[in-house]
Amino acid sequence: MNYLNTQYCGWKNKLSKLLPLMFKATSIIFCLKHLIYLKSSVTFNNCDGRTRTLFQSVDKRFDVNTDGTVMLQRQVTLHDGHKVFSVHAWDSSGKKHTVSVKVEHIRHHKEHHMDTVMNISPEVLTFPKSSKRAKRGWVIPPFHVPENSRGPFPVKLVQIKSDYAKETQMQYSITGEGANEDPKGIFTVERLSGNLLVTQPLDREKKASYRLIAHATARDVSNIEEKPMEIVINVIDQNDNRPVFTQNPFNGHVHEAAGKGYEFMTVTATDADDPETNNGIVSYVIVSQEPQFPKPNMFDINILSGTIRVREPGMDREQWPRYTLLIVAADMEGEGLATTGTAVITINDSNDNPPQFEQTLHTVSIPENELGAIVTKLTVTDGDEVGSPAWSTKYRIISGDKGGFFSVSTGPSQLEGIITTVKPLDFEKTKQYVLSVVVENDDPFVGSLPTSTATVTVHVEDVNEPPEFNPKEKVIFKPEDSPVDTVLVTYTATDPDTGKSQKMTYKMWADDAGWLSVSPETGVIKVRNLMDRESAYVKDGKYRVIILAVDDATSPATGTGTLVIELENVNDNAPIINESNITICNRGSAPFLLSITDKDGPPFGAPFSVETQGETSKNWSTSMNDTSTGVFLQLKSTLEQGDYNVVLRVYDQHRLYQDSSIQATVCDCTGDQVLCAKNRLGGLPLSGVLGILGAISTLLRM
Ligand SMILES: *[C@@H]1O[C@H](CO)[C@@H](O)[C@H](O)[C@H]1NC(C)=O
Ligand SMILES: CC(=O)N[C@H]1CO[C@H](CO)[C@@H](O)[C@@H]1O
Repeated sequence: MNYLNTQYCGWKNKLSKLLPLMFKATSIIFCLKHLIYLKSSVTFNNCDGRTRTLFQSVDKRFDVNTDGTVMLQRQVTLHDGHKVFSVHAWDSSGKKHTVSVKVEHIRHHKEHHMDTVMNISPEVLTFPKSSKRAKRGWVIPPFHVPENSRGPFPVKLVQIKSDYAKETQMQYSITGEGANEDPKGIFTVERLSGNLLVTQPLDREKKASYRLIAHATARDVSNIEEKPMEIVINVIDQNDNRPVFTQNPFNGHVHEAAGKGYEFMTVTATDADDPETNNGIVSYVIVSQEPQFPKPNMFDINILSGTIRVREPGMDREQWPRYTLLIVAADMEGEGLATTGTAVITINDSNDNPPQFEQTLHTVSIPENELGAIVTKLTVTDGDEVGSPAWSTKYRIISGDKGGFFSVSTGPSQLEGIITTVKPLDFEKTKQYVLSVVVENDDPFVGSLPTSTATVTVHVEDVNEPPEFNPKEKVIFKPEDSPVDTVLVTYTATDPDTGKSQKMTYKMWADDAGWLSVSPETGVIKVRNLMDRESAYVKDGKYRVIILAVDDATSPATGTGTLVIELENVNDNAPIINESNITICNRGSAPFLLSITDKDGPPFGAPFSVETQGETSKNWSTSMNDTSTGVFLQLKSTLEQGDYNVVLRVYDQHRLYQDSSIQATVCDCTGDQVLCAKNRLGGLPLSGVLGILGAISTLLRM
């Protein structure tokens, strides 16, 4: 309902002229056949806030309240399509004013609807008298003219009149949009009578309001003219525009698990009519749903906003992935002009299908001892959208795996759980496992769904396990000179196949020096040949052999053990002098330093000591150098040139000794410049022959 409320200032002064204009025009509206149920309002305000004015309707079927509301007292039949009646008002000074009210039908061409417009308008519009106050300009309340009027045209709206007309003939004109400006010629004024006419039907959707300026001048007298007066003409809306959907179809998405009341999309239709009236207010309604499952009314639409929401839970993407709704948008609270549109609703997947094991009972056998062995593969099915986290799976062993021997992982198909061993199983300890495995999706379930469980019975198969030496490597300490047949150690293995009684046989495997033997039955290890710490087979004083233990199963299993013998050193090597030939001058030469070797390590080597043997001491003297690891040899007196045999006995610190012979060639020279002249006599001197004989005798003694 239109309700206009215009402030008007200064009415007390110019009441006689302006009071009629204070009845604000208003329309509306609602009519069935020829009966009007009319409620409209007329307001009458003044600047000091007083609104009480006395009104009286001439037609008693209408009543006007003190606030200016026009009420219909009973049904009125408009025989001629319209009805005019007068309303009187009295102002505070007791003066009476009259306005005429016209009630009329407007019938649309296309519609069955009949609008009834009550148009309250003055019949005469008088130019305000000039005064000082008037310079501010009078505000004339707007006229209201319905759009789409059928005429016949031109239709008179009002008569414009100047008070000067009592004295002289005035002539009238109008300017502004709709008069002399575009759109031109919609309004005209009869030049002499001042009747303001509308020449054609108006269209609110093209132009909702016109602002005209009225002019009045004396026709014959030059200096009489009114100040221009503004007249505003508002076009009253008729419902002549159909709502239009802003798109078609509308596409929406909603999760299948969405609950009642969940809003997920909005459809919108626009209407070109006045949005302040029902003509331009659109209502929405769903008229059909395809498919009609699981219920025919799965969705609601907000009648005013067009927002669509879930009305019934129970959507199931797996069965009904899409809905199509036909939606009607209509103005006049759903009773007016209508248009049809479509909303397509795609149902998104929710995790409402739990994965299910295809087979819930499995029995498998796997051999013991295998790490990473595949125990079994559990396949599942899932009804949710392939590839989504509501579909892909993960697994858990929830019981039966005390000790953590198994793990379960998701296979490449995403729909299988693969159980593997992460620790070797041991038949002798546990012969059977019963595992419970559950499957879940990567996304949590929507609501509470049952979880599928598979039971996997794992039988552990016995395998013939090799005997195990304990420890795997055994270290013993023995003297290197342990006699042949000495028992060094008993090194045995045990068989993990405790369930069976198996006979074990020991074998020597890698005994590179051939020093040892092992008893096949008992594992007792003895010396077969004398060991030697100084042998090339000994590294860092350690000799390693590998022993085998073989069981007597049909396909025998072999275990290996390593025996490490740390050989204790014994003093089995005497020190010897390395040099066997030396040459020195027979006069003034420095002592000759001889080096010594003792194959025994400490404590069976240095410091050494030395003694000259037999005749040697007559002509040669010896002494140890500072570290007692070298021997200084020196002539006692000048010898003839010739070869001499020098025999020295060297002792280690445990007094183990050996004699060493050195052939010393003595030259007839001085100091360190060793220079041997040619034999003057040719042939060996006697001492040389004796020296050689001495050397031979030394060799024979060894
Ligand atoms: C003693 O003689 C030996 C053998 O020639 C040598 O290795 C060592 O360095 C000598 N000691 C000293 C202190 O010269
Ligand atoms: C054993 C030996 O060589 N003796 C000799 C020591 O020196 C004298 C004097 O030159 C010789 O006559 C010896 O034969």
